[in-house]
Amino acid sequence: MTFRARQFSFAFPQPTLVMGIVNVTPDSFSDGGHFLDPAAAVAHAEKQVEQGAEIIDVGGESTRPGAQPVGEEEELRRVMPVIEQLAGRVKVPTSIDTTKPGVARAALEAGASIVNDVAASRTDDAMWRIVAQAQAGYVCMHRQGTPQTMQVNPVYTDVVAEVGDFFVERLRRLNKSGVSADQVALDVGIGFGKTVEHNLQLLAGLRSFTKLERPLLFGVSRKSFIGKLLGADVADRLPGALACAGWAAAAGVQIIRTHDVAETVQAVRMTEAILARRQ
Ligand code: 7PJ
Repeated sequence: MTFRARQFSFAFPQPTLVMGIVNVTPDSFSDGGHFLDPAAAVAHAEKQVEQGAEIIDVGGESTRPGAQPVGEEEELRRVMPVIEQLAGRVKVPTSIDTTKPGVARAALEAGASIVNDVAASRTDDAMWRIVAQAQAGYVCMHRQGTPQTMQVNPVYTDVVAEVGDFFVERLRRLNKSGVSADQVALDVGIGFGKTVEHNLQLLAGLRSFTKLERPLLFGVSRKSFIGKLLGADVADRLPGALACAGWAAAAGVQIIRTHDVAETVQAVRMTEAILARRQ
């Protein structure tokens, strides 16, 4: 199984990749405001690469529940200096975490290789045409609702089956818009229109998505369901997230998105060392 993202190509299975998060936002729930200065964001990304990050995910719009949308101009102003500088300074692919086709296009032109789309449930294909034209990688994430409404009352009959159906249907649509399956990674979208129970069921059911034969990407870093389950504040959720990362790696997830790169690399390397000896 191959994941292609412009000049990059990953052949899976391989050791789990860690994707480092760089939020260039004033209001992200855990690192909002830390990396608004492009130089600070780039330095943070470089440190993550040293710690073992193999993809850097740059985002300029917070998608936490209840977050207010950001205009395209403002989002571009935040992310473009970071994307531009990273292109010359890190060897790993850069991913743009955006729901806006215009931001995706500008980021790809400036050297990004992957579009991380938390609004992959979109109805028009402008985003996919841009991904197709650039031959970029695409993260297709499941979400029920929008950040403004998604946590109000998420409802599923069978969350694992419904997310699986969504992936199958999206792979078809993406293909129609010129994005081939080998450009796509799938993400169940932990916390995006899901209760604690839904998130846990998705974690428990991760292995079922491997039958789609696409790399699975997965992000739980510091998310509120860990806090709700365990009563941990946002700064104290790393142990819970590492347990999920190890579990996910054992279940066949290939890419883990995290704020805490060094710790996550250690967790997944440990898990893999055990898996390699499983009888
Ligand atoms: C995710 C994301 C995720 C992907 C965010 C946060 C909220 N992209 N962007 N998957 N989460 N693909 O970092 O907690 O889970 S923003």
